[in-house]
Amino acid sequence: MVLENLGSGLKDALRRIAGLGVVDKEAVDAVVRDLQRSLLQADADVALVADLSSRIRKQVLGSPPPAGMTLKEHFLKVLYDELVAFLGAERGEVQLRKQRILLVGLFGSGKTTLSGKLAKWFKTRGLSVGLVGCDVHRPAAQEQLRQVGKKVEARVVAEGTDAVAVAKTGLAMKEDVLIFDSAGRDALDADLAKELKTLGQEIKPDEVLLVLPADIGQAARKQAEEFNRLVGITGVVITKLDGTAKGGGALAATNATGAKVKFIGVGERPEDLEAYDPQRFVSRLIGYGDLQGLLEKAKEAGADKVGKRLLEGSFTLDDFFDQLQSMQGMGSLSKMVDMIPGLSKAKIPKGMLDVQEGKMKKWKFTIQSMTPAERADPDLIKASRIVRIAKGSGTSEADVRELLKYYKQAKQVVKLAKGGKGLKRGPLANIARQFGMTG
Ligand SMILES: Nc1nc2c(ncn2[C@@H]2O[C@H](COP(=O)(O)OP(=O)(O)O)[C@@H](O)[C@H]2O)c(=O)[nH]1
Ligand SMILES: [Mg+2]
Repeated sequence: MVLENLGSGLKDALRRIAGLGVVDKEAVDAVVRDLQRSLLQADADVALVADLSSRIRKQVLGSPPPAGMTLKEHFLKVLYDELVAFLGAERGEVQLRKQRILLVGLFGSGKTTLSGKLAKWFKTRGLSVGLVGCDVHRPAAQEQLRQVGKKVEARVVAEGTDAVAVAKTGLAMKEDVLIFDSAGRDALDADLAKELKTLGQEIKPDEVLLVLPADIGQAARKQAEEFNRLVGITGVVITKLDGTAKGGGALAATNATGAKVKFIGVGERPEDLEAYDPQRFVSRLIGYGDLQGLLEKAKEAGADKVGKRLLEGSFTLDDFFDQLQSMQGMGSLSKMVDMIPGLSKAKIPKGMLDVQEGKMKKWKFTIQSMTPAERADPDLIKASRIVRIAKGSGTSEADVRELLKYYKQAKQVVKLAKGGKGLKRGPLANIARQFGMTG
């Protein structure tokens, strides 16, 4: 997986927090040192890492945690937020509309490959795409683009030895999105700068995307600044994130220039492209399930109790509600499932995925109106009890029935996860963790 080393380093830091007896200065320093080591191994810039460290220290030690949060939870949250900011606070977006995109970058950074990836990206979103081969210096380059175009079934214009002339021919294409592949050099020298400027004037691109390979690590910063000064970039694409431990450095360095990373390339195939969303990226890096699980553990020792009881076979309404409540802050379950790679929604009972926040309040009252016996064994709750509970909680009978339905579905998921072999590893492992079933 992408950046595995960085991810496991960060997970270690998080685990350390969860295991802390007291959160004091020494403990915070130890975690921050773990974090620094992981980031520096990922080739992040020393000054940026130092800055990140002092911000985390200051927030965790400098002021008390917000009301309702333990110091540990606060620490975890600060760490998460700061990492997201470190790797790019905002999502880079491209519009889904008619446009011209110019790709720039040095030799071998992955521009031509990206042309195909972007073509596929836009095509699967309903836009037609034309590719224009403005790398005229090597005959093989235009042939490469033609092959790329064939693979993704996009029209290609790539004939001629004058880059501007090829661009002009390309501009006549009627396709929605025109992608202009340009020539690279070993370095951004005066010749390349001039050629890109001229091309830019001719094409008048809506987007100028700088393509940077992840393995350049923190040198990404300098390149992003140089290219930006010379040709004005609207975004960055970091390629080859699948193959290097330095990717964290490249992302952080790019972020430090203020340029937005819009896509990341994670392989050589046309489909190996992802829109870059720092929050999602960090969540995956440290494991969303893990983070949530740790937050839960940090909250109270009682969390373990639920897990144990589930494994013993009981899953009461109280357990159900506890678990729902713990997920609430993380957005809807549906959103969460989206973030867990490899977890298919198909395996989860329909309806379980969209518990509205408003419902949580209602359910809380509803559950409070039940007797302990009913909570422990919801099968007891038949028609007359439903009437009583609805009255007692100020909800409707339909509300009570709905709660019971959700509860039954959740119970199914628990069963499914327990019956499956992969409770610790399989696709349901993360859900199982959410339900406190595994450590
Ligand atoms: N592993 C991996 N390889 C990539 C990625 N993007 C491009 N490449 C490879 O990098 C090499 C150079 O890519 P190319 O598109 O020709 O670079 P260009 O000179 O900038 O046009 C090729 O062998 C590509 O297959 C990526 O995201 N991951
Ligand atoms: Mg090329």
